[in-house]
Amino acid sequence: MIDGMIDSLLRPESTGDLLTARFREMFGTEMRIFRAPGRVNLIGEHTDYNDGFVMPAAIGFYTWVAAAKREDRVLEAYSDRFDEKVTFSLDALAGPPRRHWSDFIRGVAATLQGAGHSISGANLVIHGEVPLGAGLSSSASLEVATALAFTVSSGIAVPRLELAKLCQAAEHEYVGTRCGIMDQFIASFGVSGNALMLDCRSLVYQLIRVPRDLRLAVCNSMVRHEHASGEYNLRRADCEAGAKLLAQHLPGIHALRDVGIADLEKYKHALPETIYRRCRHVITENQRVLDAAKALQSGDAGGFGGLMYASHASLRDDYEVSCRELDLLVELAASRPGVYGARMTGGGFGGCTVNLVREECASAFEAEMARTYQQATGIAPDIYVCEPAQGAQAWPAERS
Ligand code: GAF
Repeated sequence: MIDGMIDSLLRPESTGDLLTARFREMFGTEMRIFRAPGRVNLIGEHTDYNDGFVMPAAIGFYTWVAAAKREDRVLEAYSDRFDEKVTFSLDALAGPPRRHWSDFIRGVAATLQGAGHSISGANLVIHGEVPLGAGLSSSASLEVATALAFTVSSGIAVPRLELAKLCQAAEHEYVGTRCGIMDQFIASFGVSGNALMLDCRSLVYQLIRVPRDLRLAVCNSMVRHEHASGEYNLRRADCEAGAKLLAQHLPGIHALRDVGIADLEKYKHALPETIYRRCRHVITENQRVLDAAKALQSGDAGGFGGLMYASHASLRDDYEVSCRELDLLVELAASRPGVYGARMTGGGFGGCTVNLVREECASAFEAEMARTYQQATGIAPDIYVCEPAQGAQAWPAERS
């Protein structure tokens, strides 16, 4: 007891402690705390929904959810980011997306129930640290943290992989984005110090250590991608149309994952020009992920970086999901000392770039990128120098 008191006097208040206090003040009961991280994708963009390969890493920005079971069938959730509380009945969760943060909560609860998991009513307090609309996967971190909170507080155990898939389904049905599995997967399975290469068809993954002397510097263009889900769904539809047209010549292919670049070139004539370029991005990007994994494993940061630049060019020119500000951030980064590679990360249409930077150059990189980007655009960027972080977990807050 004395030790605990001394400890808490010496230790600055952590997010978990603050959330505990908030929850007690709001609901007057004990609770458990869960958190799931945002992510940065090192390479493999818009490949996940084509059964392809991705290589994200979790980053140390979390969505935190404090939760306690209720005896009735009501969900009450307070978000401190929006300073707003919502209330739902577990028996009336259906309905279209409302373009509101609570779509994620409603969607996760509904999808869990739809899969046959009987969750209990709950009180939640949510604290989000992942920047919104920045392409760092604040959505998946909220979904996964909420799913953990619902299941554990209901006393049911759902395997992580199933949770990740249910969170993805919630986003399709209750948010309206037909996303792939990457974000929910890395939020669930990220391991600190490592990037994760995922085969989005088999869902087999491999952890790849990021050398300690490298940093993942994330530059936020401050252009928010919030209205991008329509464009995102259109890109996905283009890929599906491309796979369908190619299947007329290549029987047995199910997704662009199954198509090689030689076959794409051979049947180029069968595709409208835009669809051809969308397919070319996905097919070359899958190969880049495989090559990047080899480069990282063999300590070839330069080789890895070259693939990042090539990925960015392909997203800019073939997939058309970049924007002027992201292109500028990549150009500015390319001339900085200690930078191996740079590219846009996440869905695009704004958001962030990811830069592979030597640790000793990271502070100068941060300062110079901020200065030159602001000079060129008038916008002050946020820059986060990250190392790969841990995936979703319960936070050990239940000290007396
Ligand atoms: C978003 C989606 F949610 C992911 O599934 C992925 O497609 C990504 O955009 C692009 O690679 O983050």
